[in-house]
Amino acid sequence: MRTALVYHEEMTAARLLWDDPECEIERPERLTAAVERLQQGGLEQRCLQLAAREASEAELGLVHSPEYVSLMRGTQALSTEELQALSGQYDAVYFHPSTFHCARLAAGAALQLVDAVLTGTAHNGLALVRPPGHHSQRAAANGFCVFNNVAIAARYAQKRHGVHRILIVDWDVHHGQGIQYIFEDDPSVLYFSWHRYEHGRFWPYLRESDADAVGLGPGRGFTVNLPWNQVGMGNADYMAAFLHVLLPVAFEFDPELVLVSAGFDSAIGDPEGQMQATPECFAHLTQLLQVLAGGRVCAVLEGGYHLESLSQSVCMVVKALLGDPAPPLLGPMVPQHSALESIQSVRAAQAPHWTSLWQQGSTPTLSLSTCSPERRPSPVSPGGPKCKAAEAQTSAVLSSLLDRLHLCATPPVRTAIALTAPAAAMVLPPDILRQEESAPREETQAWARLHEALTQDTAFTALGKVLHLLNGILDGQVSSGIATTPAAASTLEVVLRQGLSHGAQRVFCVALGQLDRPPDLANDG
Ligand code: Q9C
Ligand code: ZN
Repeated sequence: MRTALVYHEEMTAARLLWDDPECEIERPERLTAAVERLQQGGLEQRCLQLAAREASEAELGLVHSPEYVSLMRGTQALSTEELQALSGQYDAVYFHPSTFHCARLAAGAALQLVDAVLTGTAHNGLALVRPPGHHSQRAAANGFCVFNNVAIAARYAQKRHGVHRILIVDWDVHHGQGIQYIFEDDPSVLYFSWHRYEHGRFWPYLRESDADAVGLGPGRGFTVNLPWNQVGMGNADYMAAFLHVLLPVAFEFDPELVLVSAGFDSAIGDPEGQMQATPECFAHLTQLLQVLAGGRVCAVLEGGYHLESLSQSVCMVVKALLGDPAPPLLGPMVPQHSALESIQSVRAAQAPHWTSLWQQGSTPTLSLSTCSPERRPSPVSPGGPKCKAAEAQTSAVLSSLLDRLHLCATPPVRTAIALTAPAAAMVLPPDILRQEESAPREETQAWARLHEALTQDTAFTALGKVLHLLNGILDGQVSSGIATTPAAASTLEVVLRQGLSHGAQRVFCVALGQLDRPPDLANDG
């Protein structure tokens, strides 16, 4: 079982032949830079390398109209002037004589990846393609996209491999409205997209990109839109979106295949996205998706226009697909206020459709309806009276959201260390809290009665420190802790019992070093 990497150098042939500032960012170097970086990192060689094939016209017909496919076929023979004129018929598109060939390779690469993963040749994989696909529609090119590579791959997986439920995760910074339109009434394909939205003032300026667009008819609840209303979203915001929106819904949906519209214009440095997430974040996002569909994750490149950020992010995804551990995310990991607003608005819109989004003690009737374009008169005067009222409601809702999501306004990620003997030479990282206190003597004595080993002097002292640490975690003062103790198994058992008595449902314990015996929780079942 391996990671497939699908690519063909001929997809670098298409390029802009005239002046167009909007389109010039979609250039051949996007692919060459990414591939070179994979080679330099020794990652390409670790993959099962597959040469992309062209999608057949029948395969393109799974999504596109015959007339549109014919029109695209015809572009191969057009002059530059004619190509430019046809490009002008669409929004943010350019054609080149090689576009049809490249676009068929791009769709074909996605199909090959799906074949490799669904036949068991590969465990997961990435297709490096251009042109991208997620803006393309049944009979329209749009936003640099000609054929909808991921949508075609989804229909192909269903028709050719009998897959029932497919999750499409679109982490490109633009809304893949093409994918949304193609599957909006189809409950067999769950489409999740986050996107720069800015209350409707960012391209493609669509009302249907907002959180309240949830799908149509039988497809209601199978379109999940998470609009970002500010630029600058970072690692904490993306992780919160996955943890509090995508993953609950995705687990409930239980897909058999995950397709990723893997655009990297959502990464730091990209001129389109203006976001802050670092390349490492994409390793974590990929890792989180691998818990779904038995790890059958097929990522297909969409956007990404900052060559350095794009190449690094592509490497991070491939490393995660290969099973390498994800590098730690740096920084305080606190989601922004605006990100929490967006997360809450999509949770509210989707709650009627997903029990995993229901929250204890609240009914899913909240709608933040963050000021929509219609209700906002103009970009210069955003705060009408209705918006002020909405904002007041929003902050009340947000503080309760913060409580319920256990997200604190102050950074909660903090580790404490408790040492039984002073270790003067030990150098701790600056953000680690050196705990000097112990739990009250009576509390420690009460727990120590469980085991004779804990009544001994050094073990008793250690237990007091461990209990104090645990109280700090239960109070939310620190998120984790480390302690030295001579009676490891007995202490661990106390920690487990204390955790369970505080309502912990699942307790994970990591013991470093040796346990004299496993902790005895037999009486608790
Ligand atoms: N500054 C993809 O990323 N131009 N397409 C937007 C706003 C079109 C993006 C202009 C962007 C198309 C696949
Ligand atoms: Zn994009």
